[in-house]
Amino acid sequence: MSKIALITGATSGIGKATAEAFADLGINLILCGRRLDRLYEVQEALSNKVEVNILAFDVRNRSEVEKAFNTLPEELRVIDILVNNAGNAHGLNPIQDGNPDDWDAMIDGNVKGLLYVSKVIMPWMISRRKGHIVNISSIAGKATYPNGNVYCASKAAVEAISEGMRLDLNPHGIKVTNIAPGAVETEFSLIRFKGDDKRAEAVYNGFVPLTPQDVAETIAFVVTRPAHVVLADITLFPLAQASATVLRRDA
Ligand code: 8X3
Repeated sequence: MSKIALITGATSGIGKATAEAFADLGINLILCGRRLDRLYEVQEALSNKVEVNILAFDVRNRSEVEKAFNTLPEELRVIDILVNNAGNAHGLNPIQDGNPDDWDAMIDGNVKGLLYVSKVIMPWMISRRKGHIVNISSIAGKATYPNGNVYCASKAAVEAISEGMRLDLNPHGIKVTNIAPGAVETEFSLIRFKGDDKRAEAVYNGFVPLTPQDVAETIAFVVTRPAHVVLADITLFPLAQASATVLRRDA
């Protein structure tokens, strides 16, 4: 029987590329995102390959999350794979100049949103004694870089939550994978710099960044290992990157 994967933040970037990679593997999809028009587009593009359901909600809003999942029929609650991908950076400033609205957005989305979604799905996995949770963290969660402060803190929380899940879900036979990409070219920097496309483009100048497809291929590999194998933690860099702060650009 085909598997079912639920992906948050599926309308763009790593989430959308993962949906495409899973569709190629014949994995049925429940795609979640805030933008209904974009969800319809991805649904239309992939529904010739697999069954694609969509749920529009904002992970930051706990009652929206719960309401959205309540609409899922019983036969779609057998989720084999949860990809907690939704998340963003807002701002890149010294902490003393940070905007508390940006802090709220990052902590509410990257940390609390991941928890709200997982809180609904973990019991479904536990009752079936199987499932795989893939949390999309960041190199920012493993090392703090200047001006990254609260974004890095939110991703450090994802790292801790991945570990916590792996420990607490161990008795229930559920796999947990933490994926920490470095520089991936998506809408990430455009959102971080609030639509300033010159600043966003400059982030990827002078080197070849990872693409969302590079990360999606890794996720596809992770979820297709044999039943007894868990890839617990993966860090992915483009060739030019060596750490959160070391990135070689062509002169
Ligand atoms: C995205 C990677 O290095 O911009 O999480 O924080 S980085």
